[in-house]
Amino acid sequence: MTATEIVAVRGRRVWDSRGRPTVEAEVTLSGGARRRAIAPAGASVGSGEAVDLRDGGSRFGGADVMKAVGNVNGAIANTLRGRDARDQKSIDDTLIALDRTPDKARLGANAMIATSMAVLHAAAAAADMPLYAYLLGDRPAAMPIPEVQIFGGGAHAGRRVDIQDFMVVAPKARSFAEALDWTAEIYRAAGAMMRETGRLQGVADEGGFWPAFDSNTAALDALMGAIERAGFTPGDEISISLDVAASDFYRDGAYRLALDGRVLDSDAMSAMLIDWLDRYPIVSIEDPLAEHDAAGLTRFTKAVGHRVQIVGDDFLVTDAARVRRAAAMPACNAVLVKPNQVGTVSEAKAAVEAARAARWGAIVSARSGETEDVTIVHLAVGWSVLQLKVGSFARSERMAKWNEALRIEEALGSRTRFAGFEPWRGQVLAFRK
Ligand code: 2PG
Ligand code: MG
Repeated sequence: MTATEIVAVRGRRVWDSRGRPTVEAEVTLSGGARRRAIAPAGASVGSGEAVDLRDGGSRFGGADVMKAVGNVNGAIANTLRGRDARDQKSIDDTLIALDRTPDKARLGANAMIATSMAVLHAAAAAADMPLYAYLLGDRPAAMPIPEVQIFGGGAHAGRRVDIQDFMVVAPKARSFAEALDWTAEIYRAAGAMMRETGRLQGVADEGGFWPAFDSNTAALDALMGAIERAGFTPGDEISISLDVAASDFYRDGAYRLALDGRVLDSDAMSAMLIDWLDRYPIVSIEDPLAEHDAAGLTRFTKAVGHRVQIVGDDFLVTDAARVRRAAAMPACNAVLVKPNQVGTVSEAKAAVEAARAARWGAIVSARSGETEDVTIVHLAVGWSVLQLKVGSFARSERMAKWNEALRIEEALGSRTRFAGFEPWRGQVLAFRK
């Protein structure tokens, strides 16, 4: 018996950052290594995502996960016992075969991703290596650029603003740590501004301020103000990244911006966003149009894909085949990678590889429902994905991930470099006023 043979897989119900039940899996290997991982959960969920198995009924609003936990303790544990934890791809293929559904509805994507990540952690532990190093092998390390939310909206903040994430990136920082230092100043400045103007309502699901703005561009203006108040020049040290999450306000073929009181068709929505690109130093824009508006996404990509990163989240759902199809359209030029959107670590990695083959950017991302689990940080460094999005600069389910990245950067020392602007190398990103 090798030290990496799976001897036990245990599932349990734990709780996420929204106080909702979620699945934890714990994998024990023959050599004694034991590691666990927790499934996150989304709120703005793409229709093509692998689905979480929830119990329904009245308990916890139908969100309980005891069936998914039962699947980990039953079918999954029985099938994986005796398997070598180092064979991640074959283990993930086994989970997919056991599930037998296109959307992972039988075992539950929550049961599958927790197990898949826990197997990976256990294999790294058996090799006595941190997970990022286990994944990296001999390849050189690079620290990703953090994309940090300052204002939250959309489905994460009672739809107070239509746009979901107003984020900053620090392409000129010299290290991950310095990028966070700068972000901390901006987050503080934004909070002070919100308090002074009496607009602070609280924080959104990912820790960003939840403001009472009068329009979507008022939020952009406030973000510019916060960057300046913190002592930075927007478009120089600090740039803006948006997650429009447009699927959430697209109905009957139209974009309904409740805050602005406007109903826009696809072309008008694109035109509005392109106007924002001209007026604000936006370097990345996620889900600018809805997942079911592929023609609009294609037109938008053809118009501005040479000067801005266009990220597919709901549209691509971490699916390698969708990335390949979108690259041919072309729609988008970067993929958001959320492992639970697809259900296994190996499938998420395939999406990264598809993006790389298309010369696209990639961003490893957390969900709006998170926990203390920091696996995604290791995946970003271990897979050399140069951008990391985990929400805002508050609340411990977010800070746990930023802090883990700081530890990894410190451990790598001079053996790493900071990605900075590299995610966008090859794309012309000159911001023109
Ligand atoms: C997104 C994510 C994270 P959710 O849309 O990118 O911000 O949200 O997890 O709710 O899908
Ligand atoms: Mg998104």
